[in-house]
Parts: sequence; structure tokens; C-alpha cells
Amino acid sequence: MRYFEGKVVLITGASSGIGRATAFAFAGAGARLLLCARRLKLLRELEAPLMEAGAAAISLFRLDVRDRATVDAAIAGLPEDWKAIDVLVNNAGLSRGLSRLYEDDPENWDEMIDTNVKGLLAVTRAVVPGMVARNAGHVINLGSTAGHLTYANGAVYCATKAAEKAISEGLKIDLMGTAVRVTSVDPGMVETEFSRVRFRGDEERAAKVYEKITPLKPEDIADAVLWAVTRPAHVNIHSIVLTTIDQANSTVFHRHG
Ligand code: NDP
Ligand code: 8X3
Repeated sequence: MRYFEGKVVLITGASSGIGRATAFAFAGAGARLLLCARRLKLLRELEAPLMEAGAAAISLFRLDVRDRATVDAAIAGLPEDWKAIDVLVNNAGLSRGLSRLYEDDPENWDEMIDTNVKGLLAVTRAVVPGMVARNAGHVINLGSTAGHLTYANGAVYCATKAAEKAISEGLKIDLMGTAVRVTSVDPGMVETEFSRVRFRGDEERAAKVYEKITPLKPEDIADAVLWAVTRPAHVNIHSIVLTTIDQANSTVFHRHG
């Protein structure tokens, strides 16, 4: 169904994984896609397949969400016909490392906090005033089961997702009296580049994360996003927590065999 015919959807971190799958889901719904990430080359490769999948139009730009001045300039500088953002998907995010807090490299903390928390805040701060002025819009934030239950060696990543949960709740409160909706989509394990990024390209270690488990696919998350944004206008889905059948929470898994 072309629910989003003509509507503008901004997705951060659209070059890979959940962001990319979400772009395809909105393309199928006829949206006009504003896609950003740091790897512009990967975004460019998506342009033709996304148009083929049904996108009404696509605009790509390079963006590092950690750079607040650039975020502000990018949103303020959007062409007139792209300014009215209907859906913001705050998806850009990452984990770095999996080790004891007291032994970890503080650079990892900076990268996760700057991206997952401050980056999400920067994009939200730049986009939401326009939604309030138009009294229309929907913010989807990518949370995680990690924000609900902290796991060993992941304190700071989990903290960033706990922060995302608090920010989503706070934003919803602050938007009361407007028609702007807020949803936190909180997946468990999804097979994307996530673990390769966490382990800085160590393919073997990344593959072990999903060993003997049927992980969620990025398309499963995109499906949840699309469901949340297609509810009637008076319905606000606050959060969606979804895991593979092989996962109960962020610490309990069932590995086959
Ligand atoms: P991927 O690594 O596949 O994708 C992450 C995306 O974020 C990439 O497109 C990357 O693009 C972008 N990104 C990272 N840093 C920045 C930055 N500074 N500025 C702009 N874009 C950035 O991982 P996922 O698709 O799995 O992750 C997407 C979101 O989902 C994250 O917020 C993650 O925390 C969350 N999540 C993931 C789960 C999982 O198990 N995979 C489970 C629960 C939540 P580029 O490198 O080109 O900038
Ligand atoms: C990503 C899922 O459990 O690897 O948020 O942290 S997990």
C-alpha cells in the first residue's frame, strides 16, 4: 500500500542494516526518502534499487550525526520541497567493544555516547520544531533490549539505549498537546553490520554472536517501524520490543543443537 505517497521520511544511518531495510519499507509505501549516513557511496548504490522499490523521490546526503553544527546546517539547508519532514527515523547508532567497564577504552564510550545519545538528540532538535509548527509528524527512535536490561561487558552501550528510552519518553511528554507522535522500536539481536562494527571488523567474533541462533532480520524491524507509523493518527505506539524466538531478553538466548 502506498500509505506514504508524497510524504517525506528522513532516515539516519540508512547505509546499512536496519536503516537500509527501513528505507526499502518506506520506498514500497511510496515515500520521498531523505537518507543520510557517513558512507555516501553506499547510499548512492541504494538509489536505483529504492526507486525501483517504489520511492517517489530520493535525496541523499553525507552526515555524521555527532557533528551538531553540520546536522543543524543540513536540516536548515534542505530544499523547500524536502523541508516538511513527516517521519524521522533516528536509527544511526553503533556499539564499540565488549569488555569490562573498568578495563575499557574511554574512546569507545565517547563514540557510542556521541552517536547514540548526542547524535540522536542533535537530529531530533533540528527536525522536531518543524513538526510542531506543522502539527504533524512521527519520530521513531531505535532503542534496544539492551536499554531494558544491562548485559555483562556492555554497560556503556546499554546505557546509551537506556538513555534513548528516557529521551523517547521525555520527548513524548514534551510533545503533549501536539499531533506529533513518538515511538521507540527496541529490538534484540538483529543480524546487520552491528557486531562487525562492535568488534572492529573481526568477522569471526561477529559471526559467533549469531551462532546457532536465528537472529532477527533488518526487515523485521522495518516492518515494526512501518506498522507503528501506519496506525490511525490518534494512536501513539510508545514502544515495540521485539526479539527472535531464540531470545527472551538481553541476557537469555537459546542456541540450537
Ligand atoms: P549497522 O552497523 O548495520 O548500521 C548502523 C548505521 O548507522 C549505518 O548505516 C551507519 O552508517 C550509521 N552510523 C553509525 N554512526 C554514524 C554517525 N556517526 N553518523 C551517521 N550515521 C552513522 O547496524 P544496525 O542496523 O544493527 O543498527 C542500527 C540501529 O539499530 C543502531 O542504533 C543500533 O544500536 C540499533 N540496534 C541494533 C540491533 C542489532 O542487534 N543489530 C539491536 C537493537 C538496536 P555509516 O557508517 O555509513 O555512517
Ligand atoms: C543491539 C542488541 O543485544 O547486541 O542493541 O546489544 S545487543
